[in-house]
Amino acid sequence: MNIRFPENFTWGVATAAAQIEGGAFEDGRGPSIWDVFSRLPGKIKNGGLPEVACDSYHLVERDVEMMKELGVNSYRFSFSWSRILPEGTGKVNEKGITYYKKLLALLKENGIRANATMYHWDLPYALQLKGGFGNREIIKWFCEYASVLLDNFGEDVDMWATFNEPIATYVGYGQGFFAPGLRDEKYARQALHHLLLCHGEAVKLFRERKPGHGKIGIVVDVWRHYPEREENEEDKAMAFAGNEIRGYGMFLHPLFLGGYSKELLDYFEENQLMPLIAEGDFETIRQPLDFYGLNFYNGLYDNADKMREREKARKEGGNYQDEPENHPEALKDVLHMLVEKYHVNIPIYITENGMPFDDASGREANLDDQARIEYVKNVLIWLHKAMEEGADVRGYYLWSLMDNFEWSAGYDARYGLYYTDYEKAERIPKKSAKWYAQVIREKGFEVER
Ligand code: IFM
Repeated sequence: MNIRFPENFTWGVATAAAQIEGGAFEDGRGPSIWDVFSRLPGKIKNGGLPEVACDSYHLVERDVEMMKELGVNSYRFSFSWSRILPEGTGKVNEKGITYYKKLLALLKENGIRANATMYHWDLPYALQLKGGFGNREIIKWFCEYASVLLDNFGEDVDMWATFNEPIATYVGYGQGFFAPGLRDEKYARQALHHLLLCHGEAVKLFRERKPGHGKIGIVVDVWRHYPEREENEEDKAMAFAGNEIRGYGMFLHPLFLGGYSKELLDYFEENQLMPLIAEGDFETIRQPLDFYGLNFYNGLYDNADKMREREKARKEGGNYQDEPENHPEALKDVLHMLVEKYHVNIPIYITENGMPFDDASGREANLDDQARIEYVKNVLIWLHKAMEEGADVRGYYLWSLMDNFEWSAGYDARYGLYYTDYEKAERIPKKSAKWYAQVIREKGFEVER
């Protein structure tokens, strides 16, 4: 079978500031919520800190060289709010601006299009002290930041995403696993409402400014849940909540259909979680977008009995492990759902897709990452099928260019095409890097079936 993608398909790799840059306290950068959270005992696996990470603050030339080796035509990265505005608002840090200007110039010189995310989870800590996303003032703070970005980089960025995976703010404010580490669902729901407003206002600002030739959109990850046992009421309820109450439905409904879904509103009512919503908010949130960024990793099959066993084991300090599952076929389903249920009738980019390897499996096993190749291949096969059925997908970004700081998993989960040797600050191509370069060159691959 011949899997070929269109001539003008975007092939990319993705990273995010807090995960690769390091230079956390250099050249005037302020602390972000992740700098503070990661120092709290027990929050990050093996105590990993993002302070040096891949040292991209100093090794940006090497980053771009790796992109050239791969042959990608686009790079998805994020700006660090606290490198640009160390206090979140107010004084602009010129050294931060210089850093991103350098990155953008290098990309341009090498014919690599820039796909930039304004916010990828790293709120300036100074703003968290004022309530962060829980404070409606965040809309003003975010617009100030967006305005600095558009003024300085508007000519050089081809694609802008306002936010990456807004769900991380729910995890950080409602569940405590991510920064800032709060466990207050009501606060989290209010924070998400404000985040969506930040998105809407930033899109409006972008339309007013009309910077350069860039396009604007948002990146929402979709982990579609299915009941493992189709007729089991508990499994069905779990999958429903995973999709509509605590998953993509929280965002896709207000962004593309307008307002919160009836299911979510009922849940808010029943649990006294209704956020404060001002008149006009839903109109602000539902702005016409130029593209939608889909982060796709897997489909999930929910089983209530297995969940109970997991919970029990967790309470007893045991180690219940589900068999790892891999459902690349869910991608086709998700792409259909986006159009059929949410009327996403704009170009779609797969803005992230990838697979982690354990650091513990050792350097050699990490370099010989055939399993990652198989995983990506399968995802691309399902993507290709979906495109043949009419899905308007314009590009694919692999997560990630190199192993990096994987949030609460620290440096244990390695997602890179390049192996990062953190001690020597070296990046070494894995088997998957060579394979991906060939896929890009040949715009696809052959599959024996
Ligand atoms: O590393 C993250 C990224 O920051 C957001 N999407 C998922 C990736 C892998 O967990």
